[in-house]
Amino acid sequence: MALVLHAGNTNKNGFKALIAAEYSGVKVDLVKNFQMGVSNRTPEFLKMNPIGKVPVLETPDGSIFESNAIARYVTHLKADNPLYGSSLIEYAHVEQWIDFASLEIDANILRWYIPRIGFSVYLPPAEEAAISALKRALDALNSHLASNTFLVGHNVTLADIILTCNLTLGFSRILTKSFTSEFPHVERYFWTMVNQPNFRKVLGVVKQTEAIPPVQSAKKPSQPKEPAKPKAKDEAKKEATKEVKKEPAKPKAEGTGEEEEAPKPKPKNPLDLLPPSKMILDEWKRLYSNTRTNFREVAIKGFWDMYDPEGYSLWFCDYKYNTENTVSFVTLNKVGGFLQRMDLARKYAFGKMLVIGSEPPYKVKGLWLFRGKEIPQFVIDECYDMELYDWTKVEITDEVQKERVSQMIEDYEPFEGEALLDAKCFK
Ligand SMILES: N[C@@H](CCC(=O)N[C@@H](CS)C(=O)NCC(=O)O)C(=O)O
Repeated sequence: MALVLHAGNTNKNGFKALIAAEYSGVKVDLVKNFQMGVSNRTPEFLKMNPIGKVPVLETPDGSIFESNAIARYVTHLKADNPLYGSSLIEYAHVEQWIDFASLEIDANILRWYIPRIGFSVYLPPAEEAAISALKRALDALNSHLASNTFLVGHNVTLADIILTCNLTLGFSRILTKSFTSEFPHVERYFWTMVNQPNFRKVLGVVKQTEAIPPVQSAKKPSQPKEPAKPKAKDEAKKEATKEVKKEPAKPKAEGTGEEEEAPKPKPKNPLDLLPPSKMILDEWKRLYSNTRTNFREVAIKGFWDMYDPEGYSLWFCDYKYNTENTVSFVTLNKVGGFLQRMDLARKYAFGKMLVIGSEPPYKVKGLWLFRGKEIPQFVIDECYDMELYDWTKVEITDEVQKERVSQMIEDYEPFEGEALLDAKCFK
């Protein structure tokens, strides 16, 4: 018998095992047509989990409930799974952060969120206490992530999976940008994690909520039950409170309601409506990629011959927090994450990102070519990293700036008197 996960297909607690399974090469099937309040009330289900909650994993050797236990089981199915780190101390740290993610992060998000949407009594002092405990936890997490890309070691572990699933509920339901911006390293970590391919396969596209949900009137205490009637609608709504709305990667469902909307036709990107340009971005990218020798004479000269200031613009970017770039691989991962998140702009952009210096703190500076005369609004809206940089439009009539562009494209060294630790290209 294969492993069968009983949960709705938007349950963040179910996602933990599904993501762990992707990393571990384990096959887990999500049960079909799960109906909250119905499927988890049957005698067969209650035999698997007497409290009647999801997720539950059915295995050939018996069932397991509690989402962290399920995710641990799936992880252990792969011998020496790197999701548990590579030493006893790393294993202990993975467990430490799993507890932290559950008890300090998830519990406080739920203490804030659940009363607001009317599923428990709303008491302002209790809300205040939940927010302050959550801030304390996020502050600690933020400090840890200032010099660590992942929670433990140099790779994704089960702790990252569990924490990210918990944060996904928070970010998509109650943690607005103005709240999370106090914790920039947590933000960077979160968007890096949810964009890892194995997370994306399960979570789809995650969007940060724009508003804290208004306080709903508290749910009435439950009346004595009429045993024969399944409470499908009520219970389904209840599960939705603990679930993350999953947006399929393609096409994007933009609705914020609980119900999935019929996919709308994708609106055209405004950049596609600009007057045609003589510069063909793909031609430039090909020239860049194919030039092996005489880069200055061939690629750089070709770039300036092609460049169309009417249809495109060039931008310098400067990382605002260079003093924090004290660890080389963390700095490189930050830049790598940025380029991954720019994927949405591939049709409209080309970029070079330089990590500068032979010792810490490293400077991160970049050059971007965007379709249109401004930085595209959808890039500013969708790519969280944009605000971590100062952006300056290149004045191409200024020969000094023009030369700086050429040097950035060709990875010229020394760049502004310093060695390059790395140069990454977005094309
Ligand atoms: N600690 C549990 C939480 C389980 C839980 O609260 N499940 C919710 C959905 S996320 C549920 O089944 N609610 C239905 C109910 O309370 O009857 C876990 O991590 O698995």
